[in-house]
Amino acid sequence: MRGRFITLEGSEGSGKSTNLNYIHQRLQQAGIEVVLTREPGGTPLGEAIRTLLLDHRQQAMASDTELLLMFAARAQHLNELILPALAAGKWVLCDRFTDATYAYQGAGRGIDKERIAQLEQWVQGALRPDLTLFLDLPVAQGLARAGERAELDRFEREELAFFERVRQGYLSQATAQPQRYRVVDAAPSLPQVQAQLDRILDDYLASGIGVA
Ligand code: Z5A
Repeated sequence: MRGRFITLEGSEGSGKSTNLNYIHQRLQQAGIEVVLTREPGGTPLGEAIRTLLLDHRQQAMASDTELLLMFAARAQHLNELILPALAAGKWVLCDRFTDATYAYQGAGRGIDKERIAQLEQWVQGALRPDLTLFLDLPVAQGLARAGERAELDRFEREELAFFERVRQGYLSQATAQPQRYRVVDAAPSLPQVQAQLDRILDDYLASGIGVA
């Protein structure tokens, strides 16, 4: 039986890294073997592409180049890590996946959704996440949290309106795919956010949804 594929998404400063480790621990405590990974990245080649994508000196990068690099890293990630792990019955917990492409390159940069869907079909075939957790936060609150970082990457230097479009992009996807998406209110304190995650994960583990 193939493992389950769980993705974590979030708007800027929503606490993704903090909560990813929490979710990982919760799943491990439930006796599940989990491979923790991230996008863009997850493989040596993918991490090299990530460095290019986040480099704030790459200001001339065209939106189509950005989109294709995301899917180039994803193709390697699927072949080298995600598909073999799922086939071996392991669960994969991935920090961002193609929903981020629809949100950032689609809603954020304005690339046509159909074009992204074609690449999704080409690179992933039928594979989609079984469960996607979206940490949602008003943009101003997220930027205030993220702004405490030492150096901002190429995405983090975008203007407020870009992050508003990204957030709305995620919320539209969540509305369109309620069977897969769970929206978590990331605005309250960390224990309150993690209490919501506990409820979602308990329900999910009890339901058996997503087992192929
Ligand atoms: N990208 C894309 O464009 N297209 C794609 O297809 C993919 C990605 C896959 C890198 O992603 C960039 O790639 C990303 C989108 C693009 N660009 N951006 N921006 P990333 O996921 O690696 O980068 P990130 O978005 O910056 O994620 P992050 O490092 O996980 O950041 P975070 O969500 O801000 O999480 P955090 O570091 O855990 O939390 C931020 C701060 O808030 C930190 O000080 C925490 O202690 C604090 N925090 C967390 N939770 C709380 C609560 N509840 N209360 C108060 N403070 C809190």
